[in-house]
Amino acid sequence: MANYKLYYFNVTGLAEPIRYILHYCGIKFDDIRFNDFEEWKVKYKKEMPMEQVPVLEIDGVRYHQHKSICRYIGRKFKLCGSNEEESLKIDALVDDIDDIRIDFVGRHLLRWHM
Ligand SMILES: N[C@@H](CCC(=O)N[C@@H](CS)C(=O)NCC(=O)O)C(=O)O
Repeated sequence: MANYKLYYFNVTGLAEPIRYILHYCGIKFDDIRFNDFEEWKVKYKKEMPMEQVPVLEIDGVRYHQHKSICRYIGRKFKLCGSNEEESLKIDALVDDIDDIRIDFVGRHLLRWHM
């Protein structure tokens, strides 16, 4: 089995759907969580594609964009429907959830921090 490492901060955020899918598929992975934002900026940020996380490393190759990672694992482990129409519905659901997340962050989280 390939060697998987998931890099993210020590929060749920954009990495949580990846963690769920990896667990659901029974894939063992190193769940590498950054606790210190200053350390992230100085030590790790420059090493990540687009200088952001989540990043999934598979056998030493790093991949970014959380929805692309989810879809990749979904395709690989046959969670993406049994025909194009089912795949379309599943893809749309993923984007619905992301729309809700973006709306929630905009309406609530950002307001709490102002
Ligand atoms: N479009 C990317 C966005 C990734 C992103 O915004 N990552 C944030 C954390 S949620 C990040 O790495 N922030 C730290 C930084 O930019 O230095 C995805 O969906 O994975």
